[in-house]
Amino acid sequence: TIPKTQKAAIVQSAGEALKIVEDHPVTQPEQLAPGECLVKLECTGVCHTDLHAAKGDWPIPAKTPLIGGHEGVGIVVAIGAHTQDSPVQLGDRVGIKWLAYSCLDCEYCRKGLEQVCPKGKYSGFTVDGTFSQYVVSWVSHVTPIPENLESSEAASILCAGITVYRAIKYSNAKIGDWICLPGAGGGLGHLAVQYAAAMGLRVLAIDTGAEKRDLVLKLGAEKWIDFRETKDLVADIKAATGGQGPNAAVVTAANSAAYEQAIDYLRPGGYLMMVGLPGHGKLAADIFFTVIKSISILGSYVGNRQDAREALEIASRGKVKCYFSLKPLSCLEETYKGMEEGKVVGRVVLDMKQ
Ligand code: 8ID
Ligand code: ZN
Repeated sequence: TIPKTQKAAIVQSAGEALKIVEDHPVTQPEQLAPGECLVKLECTGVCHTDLHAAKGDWPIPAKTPLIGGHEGVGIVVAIGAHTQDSPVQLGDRVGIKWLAYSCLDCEYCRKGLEQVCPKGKYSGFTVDGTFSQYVVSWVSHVTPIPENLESSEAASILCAGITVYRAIKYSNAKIGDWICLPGAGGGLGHLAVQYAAAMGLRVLAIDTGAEKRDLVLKLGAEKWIDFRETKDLVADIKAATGGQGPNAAVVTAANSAAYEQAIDYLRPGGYLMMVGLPGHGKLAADIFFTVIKSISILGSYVGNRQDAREALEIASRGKVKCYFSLKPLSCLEETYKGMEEGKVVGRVVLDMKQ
């Protein structure tokens, strides 16, 4: 039976404190439109994007009041009446990712760039997300979870994993190449270290603090630079990569400082993948050296349904493992605070059954 009310974490307006309520209404099965489904959540990851959304950091504002969250795993407990050819069935375990819906019929969707569909809906941003016990999503976009992956292990693959998997895939880095990962100790970064290592890339991890250093070295990074301790980041990066600089950089840091020197340290022909999303950041790339070094600068935005399947498949084979601590929903506020201060190592995953 589906209850009438549920626990949820709600932000009334951008920048306001989170409120955990016990009596948020649950959308009932008869209220679902065709194509929609109701998912009973088991757990959800907390992404730095949720914090940006709650604070109103970005040029595009989130809906308000907002229930954030877009790394959810749960069970399909209802499917809207008159839904045709649903790829998921009642009882299936599925993932809710950032892209909750796209039309699948516009030029972008047809080309696999579902993320930029003009009709796109985003979990925890333009529609309510996974920081509640039940969430409405779309049968066409929920992602089946491989059987041998625990829900808590799968959760953060649904945003952090998909995003870095795709960014690395398009970074043009080939087996044996150096890849530089500023933000390596965070949620996206620590998964990037592992996807990169699984591809045979040589990983130079950049972040700060002994705990993050130990984690990324354990996960397969070959070299480490602490961005707070280095006196000359560009020189240190070049020295760590045999004098030449890395072939690619995937920046997952949540501030623009991490982008600043990428053009200087990349080797000629290198790729800069822009992933981290500081509010209102500008990239100050030197035009002369970008041209002379033939640098490619690319933005990479989450991933499509196929990226989701592939990123999960790699995790289910044990090549990539999310490092997380499991906490109740009541710890969301303190998780945001920890993220803000750069103290979250890997991910925090919320147990939604508590
Ligand atoms: O589709 C996308 N492009 C996408 C998807 C998901 C998330 C983009 N994001 C964005 C988020 O909105 C956020 O801006 O990626 C950024 C990172 O998300 P996250 O991994 O969830 O954040 P985190 O766990 O806080 O990790 C960030 C790490 O960056 C380090 C921090 O120490 C932390 O470990 N860092 C910072 I802040 N400045 C740094 C610097 N200058 C740095 N590391 C190296 N150099
Ligand atoms: Zn995210």
